[in-house]
Amino acid sequence: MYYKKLKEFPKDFLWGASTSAYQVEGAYQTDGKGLSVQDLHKSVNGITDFKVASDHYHRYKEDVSLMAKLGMKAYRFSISWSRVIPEGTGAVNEAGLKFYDNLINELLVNNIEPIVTIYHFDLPLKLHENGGWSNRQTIDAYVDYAKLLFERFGDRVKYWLTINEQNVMINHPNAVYPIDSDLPSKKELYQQNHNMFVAAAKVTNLCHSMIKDGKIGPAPNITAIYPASSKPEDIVAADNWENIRCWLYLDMAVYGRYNPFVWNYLEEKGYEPTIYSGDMEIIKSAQTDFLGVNYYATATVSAAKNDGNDCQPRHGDQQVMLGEEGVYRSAENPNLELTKFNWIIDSVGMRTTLRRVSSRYDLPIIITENGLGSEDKLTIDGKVHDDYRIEYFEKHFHQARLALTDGVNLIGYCPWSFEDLVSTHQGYKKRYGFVYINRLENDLKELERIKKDSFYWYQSVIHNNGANI
Ligand code: BGP
Repeated sequence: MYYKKLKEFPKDFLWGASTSAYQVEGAYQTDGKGLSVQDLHKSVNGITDFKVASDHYHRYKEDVSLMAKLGMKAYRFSISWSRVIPEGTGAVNEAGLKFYDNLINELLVNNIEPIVTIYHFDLPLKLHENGGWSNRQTIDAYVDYAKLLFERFGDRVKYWLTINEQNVMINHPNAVYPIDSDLPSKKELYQQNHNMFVAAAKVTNLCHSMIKDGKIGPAPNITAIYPASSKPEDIVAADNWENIRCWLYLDMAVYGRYNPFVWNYLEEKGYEPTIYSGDMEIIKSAQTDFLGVNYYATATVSAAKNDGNDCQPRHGDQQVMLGEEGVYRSAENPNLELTKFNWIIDSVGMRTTLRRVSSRYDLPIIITENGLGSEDKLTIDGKVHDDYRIEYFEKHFHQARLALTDGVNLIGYCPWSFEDLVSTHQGYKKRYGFVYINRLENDLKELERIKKDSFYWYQSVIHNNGANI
């Protein structure tokens, strides 16, 4: 659709940026923090672990002052569960709570709205050892943990995200799991998934009962799935994967029920979880206020061949397998470019994704992640010329504005990431930040903060409230 005039970004639009605790904080055993599953990462093949990361734990004041300079209206970060409850359940670590208390206060002094992810890939190790999300006690542990956060921070934090990318944890467990042995079976993963749905619903209700004006939503990784051709069989395959990958999660958060197509698929495959008495009532009772959407790339699929080869590695990346026997097969999209790390770049796909989410659920949306990972280089005069990132965001912001003009209730945009941090499985050389952190994969250097060219560019976008986008 062509428009005579594009809508303005709303005055209180939440221009922000994102990070997650284990990728940015470091201080993995400082001041009483317990270990999380991410702390099991070893430095292999020259790729760093998460022990020091960007040392945000010790440098948060400097980081928040940079956020203020950037003009950020919101900062989406996660709380490390094992920093505040070292074993995941039981004893509380006051020093850990103090860190977040200080961080939140520092943000508020600078007029930056905190958007807090309660759990972002870093399950406390003790809980993991006791069965992780397969164990129903983890639901109670998560509820107690959230209750603690709401008690301590609910007076100041109004935006909460329950679970980061639950759908990635289920569909690509090896992309986020540090332990590459003994991955759970699909059947077990869908039981974990169900338990997480119950946990998120309980915490959503708790947020509403404990926090005045509290708003809470999920943060799955959502994308439109394209059919490889106009062949009707390819359309069905795209629909299969879009339902399994995306709508299962948002249908649960918004409608409080299993997507009927996906439930049928789960039964057909023998993956259906056990639903305990009262679970669906709890899920149904939880009212999601807004949707966090992590968007990076669309995917294109064709009809499954059911020949034993429907599941293949993504662009040679063994960490992420795509396709499922008899359900869909991953396909190339000749219209789209790839990043140096082989991720698809598709800004228009973000508009399509936002429209689909909006027309299905009609709720406010915050883009909680979107960004470009690249091997940025520091020049000898101490600059980082990341013009490719500027170009990436110019296009994506423009598509966000088009989506807004289409009628999407987009209330915020938090690119990934505020500053460079450790990638989920590709180390420190894959940088996403507006702020360069002067360290290398295995040389911590000074960890000095350096504003990239994209920092200045984003600063002017925020200053003009996206008027020139
Ligand atoms: C999302 C995660 C983030 C982040 C991002 C970039 O899936 O929520 O934690 O890591 O992807 O991914 P990567 O670090 O693999 O490049």
